[in-house]
Amino acid sequence: MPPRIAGRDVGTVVRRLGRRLSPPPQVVDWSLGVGVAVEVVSGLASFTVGTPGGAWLFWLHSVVGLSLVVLLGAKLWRVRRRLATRATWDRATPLSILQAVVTLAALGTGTAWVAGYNVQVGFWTTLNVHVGLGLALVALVAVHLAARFHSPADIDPGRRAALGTGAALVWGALTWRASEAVAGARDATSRFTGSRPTGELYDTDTEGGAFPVTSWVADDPDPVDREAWTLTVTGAVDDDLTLDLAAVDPVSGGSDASEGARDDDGEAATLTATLDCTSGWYTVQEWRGRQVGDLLAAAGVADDARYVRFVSVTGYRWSLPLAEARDALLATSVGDDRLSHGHGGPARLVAPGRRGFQWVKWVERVEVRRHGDPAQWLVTLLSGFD
Ligand SMILES: Nc1nc2c(c(=O)[nH]1)N[C@H]1C(S)=C(S)[C@@H](COP(=O)(O)O)O[C@H]1N2
Ligand SMILES: [Mo]
Repeated sequence: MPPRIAGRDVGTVVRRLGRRLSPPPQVVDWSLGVGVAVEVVSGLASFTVGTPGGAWLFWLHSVVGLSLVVLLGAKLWRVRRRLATRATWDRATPLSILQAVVTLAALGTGTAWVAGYNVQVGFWTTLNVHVGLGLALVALVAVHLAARFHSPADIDPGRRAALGTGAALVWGALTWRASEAVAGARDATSRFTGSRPTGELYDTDTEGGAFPVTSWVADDPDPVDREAWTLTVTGAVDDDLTLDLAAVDPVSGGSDASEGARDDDGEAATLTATLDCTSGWYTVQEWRGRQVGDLLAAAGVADDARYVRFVSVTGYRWSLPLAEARDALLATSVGDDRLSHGHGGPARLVAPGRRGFQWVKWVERVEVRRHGDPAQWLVTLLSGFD
């Protein structure tokens, strides 16, 4: 005889409890939809967060993400019979199953990453895989909605709805803390961005310094000729400047580094800053080069200028607000080494508090501008493709 509780068999008790506690179907479905939307938006937005003030976005992403486990569980429980019987499948069912699998995989990889695990797949960290799955989910949800959309009008915002979604969020918060505790116990330290020290993830014996050489998407230029290279400072300035390497790197930029070429207003600047890549690694390095504010002062900035755009030999580019740009560095060396080709030599942008993809490598032009540059988002994705 199967085990019994209060005279009923366990299966019946669990089913009753499930029915009692689970929020109404429309609430589950809409919470799932809203939850996934929150995840996609907060996940993408988190790519731009590099200062602790934005840490809440990562918390939100973790808690809402883990609360989806409960909602997805409730949903799968509800449709279990329909899924188990092939005769009740319709055209959209296989895609729905795929969607559930991708959602669980996205949740699993995200949680594994937070808990300090990484299964490297070629260049891809588990965090990269998580992002890839999340983006795939966007497409799947769109298809799913087209097939199964039902209006939110029939949602009954009652007590059971509030309790159910509240419980899911509490579960999300608890399991998030638990996965962080696992990371702590395993000594897998991470920044608030979720990024981990390079040494934990990679063989640190990488080119020109103990951190990997990475491209955002497809940039892979030929090495830049250091003798022929010039830096142009242009746009909303009094005088366009064209500088050779010796002028940008007053200490080691000359063809003969021992000369220590130094021009009148050119002081070498050093900056300790954290390069934090959205692939999930970070490294703290001492960068040396020329302060951007120094270059801008030499060119003379127009009164109504508001942004500074840094443009790579590949066309890749990023803009910073003027004040922030002044504090940034055009680095020509890192640690004790001249900046290698892979790391963006002869000169790369070092933008403290910004994420790695914004640290433009192989900079050849600095443009002072009156407007921001929304197209930069697209350009960073497309540059490097011929
Ligand atoms: N021109 C250019 N700059 C770039 C990139 C790129 O693809 N092209 N990748 C960015 C990304 S995603 C990161 S994380 C850093 C990596 O710098 P590193 O290769 O020195 O580690 O450079 C950034 N600068
Ligand atoms: Mo990156």
